[in-house]
Amino acid sequence: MEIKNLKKQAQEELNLIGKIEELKKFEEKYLGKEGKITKILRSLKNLSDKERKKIGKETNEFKDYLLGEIEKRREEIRKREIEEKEKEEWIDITIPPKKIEKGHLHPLSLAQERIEEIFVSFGFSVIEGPEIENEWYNFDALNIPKDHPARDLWDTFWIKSQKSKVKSQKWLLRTHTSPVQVRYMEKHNPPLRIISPGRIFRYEATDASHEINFYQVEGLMIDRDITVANFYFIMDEFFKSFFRKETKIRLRPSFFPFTEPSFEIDIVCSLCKGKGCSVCSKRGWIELAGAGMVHPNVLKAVKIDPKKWQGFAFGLGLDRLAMIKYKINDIRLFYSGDLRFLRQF
Ligand code: FA5
Repeated sequence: MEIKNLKKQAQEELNLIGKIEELKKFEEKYLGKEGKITKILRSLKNLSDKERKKIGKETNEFKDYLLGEIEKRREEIRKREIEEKEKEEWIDITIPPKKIEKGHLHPLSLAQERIEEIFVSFGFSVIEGPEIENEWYNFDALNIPKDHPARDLWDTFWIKSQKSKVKSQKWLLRTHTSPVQVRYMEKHNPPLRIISPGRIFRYEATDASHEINFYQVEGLMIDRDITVANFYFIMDEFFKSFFRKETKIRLRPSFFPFTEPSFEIDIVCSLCKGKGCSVCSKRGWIELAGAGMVHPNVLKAVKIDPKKWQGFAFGLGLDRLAMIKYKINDIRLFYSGDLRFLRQF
C-alpha cells in the first residue's frame, strides 16, 4: 500500500478512537514489532538505493507524524476522562449533611447520677450489691423470719432448684436493695455511711406508678447517737438539692421488720400539685421511700452492738423520684424503649 493511502487509513481509524486501550492497540498495529510501518522500514533493504531513499524518507516522516497524532489523541482522551470524572464526582457542599444520631443517658441514669452526686457530697460512699440474692440476705438477716406474714410485703420471683452453697438458702431476684446493707455491715465496722442504687424485682401487677422491675437507692448511716432528727435533716437536704426547690414531704408512720420506728416518706404529687391524679392514685401524695431507725436485731445479726451504735436506713424509689423531677405520668415509659419519649432528655 502506498504511504499516502496508509496515512489516510490511519487517520480515519484514529478519528474513531475514544479509549486509551484502543489507542494502545492502534499504536501496536502501526508501530509495534509487527506493525505496518515497522514492516515497511524492515523491507527497505530489498529496494534500490533511489527507492530506499525516497520511501525511507516518506515512511520516517509518516512515523513521526503518527507518533505526534497518537500523543495528541492520548492527551485528548485523558482530558475528557478527567472532565467526566469531575462531573460524576461533583459534590454540592451546600446540601445539609445527614444528621448523626447521638446517644445519651437514660432519664433513670441521669436521676441516679444526680442522687449519687448529692449523697457523696454528704460523705456517703456508693456501694453495689448483687441482683440475684439468697433468702438469708433478702429476708432472714433483715429480721423477716421464714413463714412470717411480713414476707408477703414483697412478692418474690424465686429462682428454681438453686440452693445457695452458703447456709443452704433458696435463690431469688432481690425484692429490695436492703440486703446490701447487711452485706456491707458484715464486712465493715461502724461508723458507716453508704448508699446503694440498683435494680430490684417484684412479682406484682403494674400500673402508672408500679413496675415489676424498678430501681431503688438504699441508704444507711450508722454512728453513735444518731436520731430521727438526723435522718429528717439529711432527707430534707437531699430533696431540696435533687428537686432544686423547696419540696413538701411528710413522714408517715409505717412498718418494716428491719426498722423501728418505721416511716414512709411521701412527697406532694408534682403532676397534679396535690389535687389527685392517676399517678398518685387520687391521693395528692406519692410514696417515695420506706425508712426508719435500724432494728437492733439487724445490727445483732451482723455482730454490731446496738447499745453502742444506732442509725437509720431508707429505700428510695428511684423511678418515682425521676417521675416527679421530669413530670412523667407513667413509670412504664422508662422501660418502653420508645425513642419519642427518650429523645426528650
Ligand atoms: C422497701 O422496699 C424497703 N426495703 C425500704 C426500706 C429500706 C425501709 C430501709 C426501711 C429501711 P417499699 O416496698 O415500701 O420498701 O419500697 C420502697 C420504695 O420503692 C417505695 O416507697 C416506692 O417509692 C418504691 N416502689 C415500691 N414498689 C414499687 C413498684 N412496684 N414500682 C416502682 N416503685 C416502687
